[in-house]
Amino acid sequence: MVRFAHVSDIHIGGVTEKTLRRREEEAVNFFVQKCLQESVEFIVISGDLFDTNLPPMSEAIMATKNLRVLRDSGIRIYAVYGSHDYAPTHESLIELLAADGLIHVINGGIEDKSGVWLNGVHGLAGAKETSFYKQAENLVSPRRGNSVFAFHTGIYETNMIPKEQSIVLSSLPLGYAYYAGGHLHRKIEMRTAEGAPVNYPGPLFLGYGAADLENYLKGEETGFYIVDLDGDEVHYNYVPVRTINGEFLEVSADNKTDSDVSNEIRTKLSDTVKNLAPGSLVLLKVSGKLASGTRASVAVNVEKLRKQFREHEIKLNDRQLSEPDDVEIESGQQFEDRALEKIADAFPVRVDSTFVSRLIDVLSEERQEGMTVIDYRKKLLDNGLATLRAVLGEKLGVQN
Ligand SMILES: [Mn+2]
Repeated sequence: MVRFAHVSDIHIGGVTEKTLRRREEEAVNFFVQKCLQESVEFIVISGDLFDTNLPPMSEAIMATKNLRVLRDSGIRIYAVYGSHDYAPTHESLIELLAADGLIHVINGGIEDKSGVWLNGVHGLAGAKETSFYKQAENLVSPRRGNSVFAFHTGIYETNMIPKEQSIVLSSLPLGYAYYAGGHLHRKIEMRTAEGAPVNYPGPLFLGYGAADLENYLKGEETGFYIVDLDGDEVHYNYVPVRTINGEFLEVSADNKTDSDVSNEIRTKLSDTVKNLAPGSLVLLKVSGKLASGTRASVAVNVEKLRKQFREHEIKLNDRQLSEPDDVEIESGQQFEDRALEKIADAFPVRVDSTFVSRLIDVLSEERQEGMTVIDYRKKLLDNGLATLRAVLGEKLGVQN
């Protein structure tokens, strides 16, 4: 029998508040301790270990310390890149960790000391299904019953993701005993036609952003799997991880004045914190269109309440709150998403908005001190073409 841990979407560095970073570290520490207790042979990280390719130094240190504890105990760590911790033309911290031997990046089949065969496909932004098929060709497992396939891609049948950004379940290569999924921020358990488990553990901690936090506080599960491979038998246990106590509060501003909204927030908040332990988190979502008054006055009021209830962490999400004179009730994020989709649609081949945003990112890199304009232009061009080529492959008829 071989025991391993399957974890995904840790998004280290995805939170900025000090208190949340402490909770994040607690979640990572808990994972490490559990892996040691359960004597896992190895760990599979199905992408998005970090929230960005180059996370803040403090977060990089926290992650490295924990990875080193695992390595020093003889636990091997395998990973595929996720959509967050990888950049086609920029450095990624994972490369450093791989160079140091803390992480083995799965690039083609690899046999673990335990005899388990591992293979996988990295999560790449843009035209996901195309890059998946390109990478997954000929990845059928040679070791039925003793093998793991790691991937960072949404599966269409989960109904969580549009078809063009996902793969269908049947496109996973056959013959593996366990399919370690990442990318979908929800615990999901499926089976291949051969009956092998296809599991998504969801985030270890929070995922990232207000929507994930909202789901978390509404009770969405977060955690990881401990998996036993025993010949053709596979057993797995989900280990829930919760380091944050809190509540989600929602206040609608529709047809209300800013002072009405502020009063409602105060009442609801006072009622809520009564039942919460100190140090709990309250995510307050205020959305809709005010009949009169300003967003700023609502925010100022929340700031006052923050002082009043300073034993708790109060997070305000007012991105969908608008004022009477606002012509658009669209949030900045919605506007950006819509603009990116429009640009994606204008491409002569099918790409998605994540690809467009990556291309913009690559092309907006600033010129470094000491770099000539000519070198800078060449770098942008090279990076831009590399990004295009990653998605379009042979279809791109541009010569260097
Ligand atoms: Mn993720």
